[in-house]
Amino acid sequence: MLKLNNYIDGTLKTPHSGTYLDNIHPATGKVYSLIADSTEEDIHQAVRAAQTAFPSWSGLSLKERHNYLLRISQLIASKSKALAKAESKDNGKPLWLAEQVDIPRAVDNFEFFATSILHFSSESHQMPGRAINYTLRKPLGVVGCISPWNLPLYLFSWKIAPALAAGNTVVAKPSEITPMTAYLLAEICIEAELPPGVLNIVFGSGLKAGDPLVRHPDVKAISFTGGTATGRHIAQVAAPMFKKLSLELGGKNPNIIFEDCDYDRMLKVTLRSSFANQGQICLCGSRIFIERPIYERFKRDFVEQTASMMVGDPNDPNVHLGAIVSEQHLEKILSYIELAREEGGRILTGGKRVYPAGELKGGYYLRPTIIEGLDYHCRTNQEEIFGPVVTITPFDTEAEVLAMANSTPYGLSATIWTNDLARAHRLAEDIESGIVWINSWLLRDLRTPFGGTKQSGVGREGGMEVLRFFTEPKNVCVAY
Ligand code: TXE
Repeated sequence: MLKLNNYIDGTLKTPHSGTYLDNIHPATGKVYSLIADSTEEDIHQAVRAAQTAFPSWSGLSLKERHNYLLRISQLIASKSKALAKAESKDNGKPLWLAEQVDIPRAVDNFEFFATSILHFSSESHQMPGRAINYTLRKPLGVVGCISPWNLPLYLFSWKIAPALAAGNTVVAKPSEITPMTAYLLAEICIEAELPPGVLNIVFGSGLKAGDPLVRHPDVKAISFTGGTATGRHIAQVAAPMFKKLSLELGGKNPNIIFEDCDYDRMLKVTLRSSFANQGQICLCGSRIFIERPIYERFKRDFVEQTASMMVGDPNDPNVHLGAIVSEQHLEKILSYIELAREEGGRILTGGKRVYPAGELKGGYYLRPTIIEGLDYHCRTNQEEIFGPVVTITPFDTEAEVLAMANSTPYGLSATIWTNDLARAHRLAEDIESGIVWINSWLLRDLRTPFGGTKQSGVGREGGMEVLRFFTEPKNVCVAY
């Protein structure tokens, strides 16, 4: 069985522990590869390699770093079919989704940051007649990148590419649940002849491999995407060490639908924003608020179209939802559906596990689920479920829906459907979230600041924001 070994100092290395974790194929529930069960020793080795590589990597010209990253982007593009297959197999997502979204986005991430570093600039502040201040922006040194399982290569590369572009060397840990495309990226880096130690990829669990990375005194910054509870733990460890921290955490995003919206477009996009990637995107709109005059119409159409969605074999081009990422996560989602029932919710469609025939019968499939009749304060409407489960709730006034939208501890993204321009702008300003989509969802321009407020995170990724995160500003004041 294939063993995924660590990529440290330019080569693939077995873990110090000599042990491996099972990597499960969610579509069948069977083990199909083994992952290095890395520990503190492997992290130490990776950090040392990254430290050694730092002076020469940070000393390269911008154009030279640009060339390496562009080469990686091109290699990902040239292997996109195999990478999409691997991503779908590892995560359970439909193959067409990995082909259309995950892998093209990984190509774009490397290309975007390869290019944006050429355009990155710092400020100068003049004191007329007296002095000029200018800001130097230097790379931090060795940085740690920790990523989750929902968009594996997409989010892994979203961190690694800017960190490297800015001149840092990296120790990265992908999720132990979906390590495969990170392993394939290691092979690509070897093929691209990325200098040894510039990027190191260490596999393993959060506790045994992630935690020592966060605690390592020579790691200057941590960029993390994952659950809010993990983010809180990482902040508790890293903040007293004065590390720079970027935390992209969970969401419980409102999708607000007004009567005056473009109904057909809204319905089509709402199906996606509810159930894309089996609802396992931190930006999914899991709380849907509908203006009362169109509530019944929306409910009928939305339930009908959701009930006709196909769930099953991720390789089937007609399938809408593939498998949930793991058995443990499926159990968590099912427990929330049970909770919704206990809280008085009515399951309008879904709510059940699906058992396809043949080889797939042991896979983790769940019907997309719509729940109504819940108070917006209840746990189902307050806690992140992170699966194909949404609630629908009618509202009467703008003030009422704003209060409901802002009622959770999260603040990642929001979607508003209306053709009233003034209302759209007004709500966009008052909604407590880092990202607001008006009449769209997941329309992404990589130059924009990306991140959440409240318990959805700290800091922003994307564009120049992330290049600022991965560099240290230094003011130089020259008197004349
Ligand atoms: O995340 P974890 P999981 C949410 C979602 C989901 C929940 C748990 O609600 O149900 O998080 O998912 C590493 N020190 N999101 O279990 O545990 C871990 O190995 C250092 C939202 O995947 O937070 C993995 O690489 N690292 C999210 C990464 O952290 C640690 C996307 C994420 O794992 C660690 C995914 C530790 N102590 C889940 N413990 C989003 N916002 O996109 C774990 N890790």
